[in-house]
Amino acid sequence: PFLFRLLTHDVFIGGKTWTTFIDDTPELFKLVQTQNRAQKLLAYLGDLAVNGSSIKGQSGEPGLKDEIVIPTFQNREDPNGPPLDTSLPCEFGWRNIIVEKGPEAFAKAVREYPGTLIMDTTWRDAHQSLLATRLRTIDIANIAKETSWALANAYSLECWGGATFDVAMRFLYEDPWERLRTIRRLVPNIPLQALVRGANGVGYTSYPDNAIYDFSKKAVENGLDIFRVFDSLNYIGIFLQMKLGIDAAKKAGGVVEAVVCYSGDVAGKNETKYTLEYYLDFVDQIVAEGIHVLGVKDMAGLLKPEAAKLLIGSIRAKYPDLPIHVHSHDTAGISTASMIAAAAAGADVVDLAIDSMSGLTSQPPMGAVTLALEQTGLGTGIRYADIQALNLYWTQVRMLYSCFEANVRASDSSVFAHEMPGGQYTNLMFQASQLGLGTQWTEVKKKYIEANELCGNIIKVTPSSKVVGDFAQWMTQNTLSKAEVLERADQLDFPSSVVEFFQGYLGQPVGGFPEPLRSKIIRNKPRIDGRPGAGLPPLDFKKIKAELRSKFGKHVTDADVTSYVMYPKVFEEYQGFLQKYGDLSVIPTRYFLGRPDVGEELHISIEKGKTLIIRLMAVGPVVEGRAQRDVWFEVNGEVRAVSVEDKN
Ligand code: 3PY
Ligand code: ZN
Repeated sequence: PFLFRLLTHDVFIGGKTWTTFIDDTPELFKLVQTQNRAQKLLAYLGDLAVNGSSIKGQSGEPGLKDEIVIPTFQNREDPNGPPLDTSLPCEFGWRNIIVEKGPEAFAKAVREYPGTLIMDTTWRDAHQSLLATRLRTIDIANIAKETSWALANAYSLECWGGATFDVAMRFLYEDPWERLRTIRRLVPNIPLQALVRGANGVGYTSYPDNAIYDFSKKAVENGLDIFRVFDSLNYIGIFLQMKLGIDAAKKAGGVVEAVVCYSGDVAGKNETKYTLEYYLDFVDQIVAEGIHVLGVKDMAGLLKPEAAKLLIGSIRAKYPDLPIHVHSHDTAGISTASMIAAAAAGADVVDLAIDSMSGLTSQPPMGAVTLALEQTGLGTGIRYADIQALNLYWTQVRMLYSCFEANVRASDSSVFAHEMPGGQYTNLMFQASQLGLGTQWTEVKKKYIEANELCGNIIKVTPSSKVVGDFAQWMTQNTLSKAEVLERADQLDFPSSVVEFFQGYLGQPVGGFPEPLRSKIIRNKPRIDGRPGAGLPPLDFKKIKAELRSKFGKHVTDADVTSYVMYPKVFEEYQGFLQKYGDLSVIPTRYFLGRPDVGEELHISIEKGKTLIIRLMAVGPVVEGRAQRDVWFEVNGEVRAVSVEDKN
């Protein structure tokens, strides 16, 4: 039909030149684009119909097949009046201070706030810790404007960084930058926050300095306000590993929330390494870098209430004007109490997640903690009714993504011994359960403790936690005890991440590397005793962009260059997926993950004002001699077929 329309178009018949024709009749080319897009979409849906979802980590079908109901919110003046109008985003919030007066004024205002502020982690850490980071942009966007009203008094929404950056491209085939821009557009009033791994950016390795500066600049340009910067070994040292991330965030114009990662038990009688003295000394070093906010990041959920009182109280006494932001996980079930204790001891901000996305390896629940804080006179300014409304939405989303649940069912105080970060806990537990042995998980946890001891009892958070995790899994698979590893270290074939850690590629751990184990593991490989990224030559972004454009096309942007720099292989695979299936980020999640039924009608809006009504008509038999099937669809009344490889 396109060719017919083209040939019979009066401009074409009139004999105008081809190029003018293109310029003057964009609607025809839009039509081709839409048809191409629809065909690619069918290729994806056809594959789903034949093979089921190929999204890694998915087990079974989404737990919700219905369209998600968007809740209404209580009228501000009259609780019984018509619901709040959320058709436009709220314009007032803490971000106004950042925009109008800058990060210093923001920090000062946060410190002066009489209650406790909250950061909502639902859009980042909560789903990273519960649902393998698989939350898609569309499910954030669909509740974003409502959130701008409900959480207007929040210090921030954590929505970017950590594992979301690579998982977006690697498993969800989405552009992480587009996610940030979308959220920014829909939430103009609440500061947006990202977790950044210092010199490791949002990756697992070291990058040249200019890559970190470039990443931070792009993040602010695309809508980010607050950088939570940490180093996975708390390494600031003489070579200033953490300074790089801090400096990059500052130069980009962001709010710098520099972090002390919490390990051990600061109030424990037997703690000899991660003591109060250690933390206060480390805080002194970070504060000397000129930060806006201090973050205390308890990535595993080890901070008990008394420890929170001691640590936060001591930092508060030493730095009366410094805003303190506390983060924890509820793996053992203690973090609700700890956040309340932290607030009482002088923390300005605590991290919470919407109830249905909270607890266990995630953050403590927003409903309970905000209500409890209100009774202590440290209210958060977040309404109970609004939390209930948001929770109605997230209860459905949690069901929708049930196919990514790690199935952590209960609290686990063994975390005080192994100290696994929340996100890693679910990940390793899932992997262990896949091996099918009932005791496998207990064994991995035991080996994790031993692997940590072998590394010298290090701070464990991405990427250093990955080293300990790889080490533990390798010890489990090879049935090696700690004593055997020590004894045979010069002959064993260690995982590459472990060797690289001992070489010094992540920086220097607190207290240094254990010897003679280090020498036995790295043998004659290079040994880095300073900041690992320091010697890396700067990248030429223009050159990289030109190369990527010649490979993938003109659509490659400067932000894409940054994605490539962080994750070259993942970015290339993502581009390959886009070429094959187009941009699928607009498809509702139940269609993106769920196998369509014959006869089922899918309504998919592929762009503004353009909805495709697609019905799966039939899945054909295997084509003789080839592992192919034809899949038949009806698209807006027209029959179309796609040929799909049968991978079974
Ligand atoms: C990450 O780096 O992704 C983390 O969540 C660390 O806690
Ligand atoms: Zn966390």
